[in-house]
Amino acid sequence: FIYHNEDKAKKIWELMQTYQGVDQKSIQRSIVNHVEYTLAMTRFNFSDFGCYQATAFSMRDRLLESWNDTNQYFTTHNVKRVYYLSLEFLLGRLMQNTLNNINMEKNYREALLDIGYDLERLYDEEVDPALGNGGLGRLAACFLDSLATLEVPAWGYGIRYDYGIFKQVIRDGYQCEVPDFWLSGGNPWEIERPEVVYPIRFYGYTEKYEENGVERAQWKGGEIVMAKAYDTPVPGYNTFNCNNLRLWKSLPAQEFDFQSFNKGDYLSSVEMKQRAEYITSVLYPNDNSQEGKELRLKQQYFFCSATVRDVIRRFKKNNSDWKDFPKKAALQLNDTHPAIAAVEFLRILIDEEKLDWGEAWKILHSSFSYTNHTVLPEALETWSVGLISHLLPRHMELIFLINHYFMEDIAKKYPGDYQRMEEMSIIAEGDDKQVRMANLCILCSHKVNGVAELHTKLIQETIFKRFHEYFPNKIENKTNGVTPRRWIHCANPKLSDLITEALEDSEWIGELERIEYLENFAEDEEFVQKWIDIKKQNKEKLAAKVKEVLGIKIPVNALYDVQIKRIHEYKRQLMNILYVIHRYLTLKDMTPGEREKVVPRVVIIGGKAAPGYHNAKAIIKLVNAVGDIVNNDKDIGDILKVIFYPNYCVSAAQTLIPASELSQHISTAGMEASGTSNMKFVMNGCLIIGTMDGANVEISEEVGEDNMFIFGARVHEVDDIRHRLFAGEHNPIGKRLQRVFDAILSGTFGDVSIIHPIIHSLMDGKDYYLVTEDFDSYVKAQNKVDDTYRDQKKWNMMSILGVSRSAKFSSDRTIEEYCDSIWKVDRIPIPTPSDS
Ligand code: 7GP
Repeated sequence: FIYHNEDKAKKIWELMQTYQGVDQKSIQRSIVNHVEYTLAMTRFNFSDFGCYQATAFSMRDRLLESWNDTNQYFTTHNVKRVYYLSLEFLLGRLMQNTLNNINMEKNYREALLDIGYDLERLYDEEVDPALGNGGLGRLAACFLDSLATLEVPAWGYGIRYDYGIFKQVIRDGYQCEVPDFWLSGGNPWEIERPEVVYPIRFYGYTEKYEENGVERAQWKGGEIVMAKAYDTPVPGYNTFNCNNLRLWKSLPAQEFDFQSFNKGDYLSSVEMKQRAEYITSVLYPNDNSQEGKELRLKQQYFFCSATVRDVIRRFKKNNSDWKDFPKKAALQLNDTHPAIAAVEFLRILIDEEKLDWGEAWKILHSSFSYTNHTVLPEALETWSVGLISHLLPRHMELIFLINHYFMEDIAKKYPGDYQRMEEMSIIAEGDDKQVRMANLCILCSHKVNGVAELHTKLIQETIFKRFHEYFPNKIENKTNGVTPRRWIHCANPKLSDLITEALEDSEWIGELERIEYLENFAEDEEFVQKWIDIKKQNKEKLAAKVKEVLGIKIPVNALYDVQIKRIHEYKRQLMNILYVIHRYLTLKDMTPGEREKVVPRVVIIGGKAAPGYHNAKAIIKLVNAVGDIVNNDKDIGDILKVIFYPNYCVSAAQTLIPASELSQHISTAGMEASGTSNMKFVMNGCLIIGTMDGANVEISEEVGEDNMFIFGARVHEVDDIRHRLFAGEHNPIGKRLQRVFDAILSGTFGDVSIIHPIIHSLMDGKDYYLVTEDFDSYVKAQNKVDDTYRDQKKWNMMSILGVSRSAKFSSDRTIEEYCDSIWKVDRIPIPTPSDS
């Protein structure tokens, strides 16, 4: 222990001799203490919410013990750490996950029951912290869980937004956005760190000066905003290690604005301070598309600067030679959003630490790496040179310098190839010059990765082709994964118990490879019956939830067919609902006797649309409108139900996924980088209907194509088809689909005029996402789904095989790969209290 005064240290240690007890009395005492002393509630009568808070505080106390010990250990051993920089962490609720990771769920459940509280009800009291949009943010959260579980010294860094992703409310079938002030009830999981603050500069100018014959620069003037740290402990599964997620909040700088004050302009000085707080107030609600607002760039720089300073401060505590930096820190950029961190790092090394360019560049390059999450052009970030020069003048100079040296290298290797230089340049020339953040990231990183094999191949061959030629060893694949702790063990506890019973121990939760053994039970009648019962119970739970939220009764004996993800044209929720309409019209044609033979279905679609994404909002309206008609049609009854599940979020996913039997991952081939919910569904015994896109390809390799319903154009066909469609050479729309369009346009589903322009353009062949092209093979695949579902024995076997072959998709596997080939970090288990 590094205390300055040993006597003092000893005294303090004696005062806090023991760690929190795990017996019932200790747990109860710690909860009730928090009721009284932290919450100042009366211990004679406290609400479920009060009890939730006190329980969370009591758990946090425990986490802090291991959190402190872990950090102390890592500091004294001067270990290499991973820093995961992300503008989004979509954590989901923490209580259940934490109790399971620290193996205390049973203890807490019993302790609470004894004083009259039901743990499951407390779980529902927690707000779902939703500081992310979708896949990218949720991946970051799964990675944190795996990093801690694998005992890798790692910190997440992000922004503590006051408002997470908006709450989606459906009014008259349309999406409305309601702000999510998730902190209103307090946040018992975090620790405010008033002592960890950094000043962050914006605007201003650079001043050049000479020092020992070297020209140097300094960034001066402008405005200062403070960044304050908030820490959330991240426990691993079945380990004493506890990592950290550090989120930054913006605050006004302490110094009073004397200029305004002297002018007697007190109010405008207060206003300026409020502007500072505004920086971290809201998460931008765009998924897979960029919103080029100045405030967003401010958020990015604000969080990057604070993070880089914090990382450097930690490095300097134990190290004096800058050359050692890459041996002590690996910084991972979660897409290009934190790209400016690389430039900030360079700026500090050169302007403040006075390193020369070559040294600084080498250190930067060996410690940074970058993950790409999409090939969609609308999501590839660019910022105008004008804006960056205004907000971050010194950074703009450095970006020009980086580009200058790089262009010199390219010119040397490919003399006269101006086309290539133009493509590879960080700066896109034109009237409004732009900085291409991806090019910047690739240059600054020693490794760049895609998130599934197909996606990686695509970035190597398309958007980053020139870079792949120039740096043939830089771009590699790291197929995504998800944590089995949250997505099997917590979301589906009954399934988890059954797996544990079959495998005769619970180690599979921390080592998913072991789940392979389940294959032996695929035809074991007793086991299969239990499997069926669990799915049924999960469906009942979901049906009750749908009744509670929407007032709609859905049958439990129907096939539960689910598509939940952000609403996006490339994800083709439109194709899904067009098929549902087709199914409805076909049912209407039938006699009641014929209808009875059809496999009953409950189709559930859920997801948020970016507030400015008009077409996505139109799709939501159509789904709701179809539901209104179908669900109230007496001819149809329970044979088809169509549900738009509102406000899809992590906690909703935890109810929906375990209850699903079929899930849809039907993006246009080549457009979904990976997808991660596909992995969660497979782990929960759900079958997939999908295209050969993203991680579906690898899922089909693992579970076997026969155990999925694959359809649609393959990636190598897409360009040609698109070309044909847009050249007006499209095939006439098939009869079935034309009938669906006619029904929509003629008002069968009420006023859905908002979708009409999209339908018309599909009819005109303006079908960028190949909905009309893939429709027939989609219908075929859906028919196969029905046929297979009729054979329940087969269906359940496919379901069990899927789970038993899902091990590859654990984020533990993904993280191990990052550790080995990108970060070069070791696993460092810290001694548990009983060891010392
Ligand atoms: C998503 C991809 O769309 C999804 O396919 C992938 O599974 C996920 O990242 C995790 O890698 N991308 C985003 O969420 C996103 O906003 C733009 O990408 C930067």
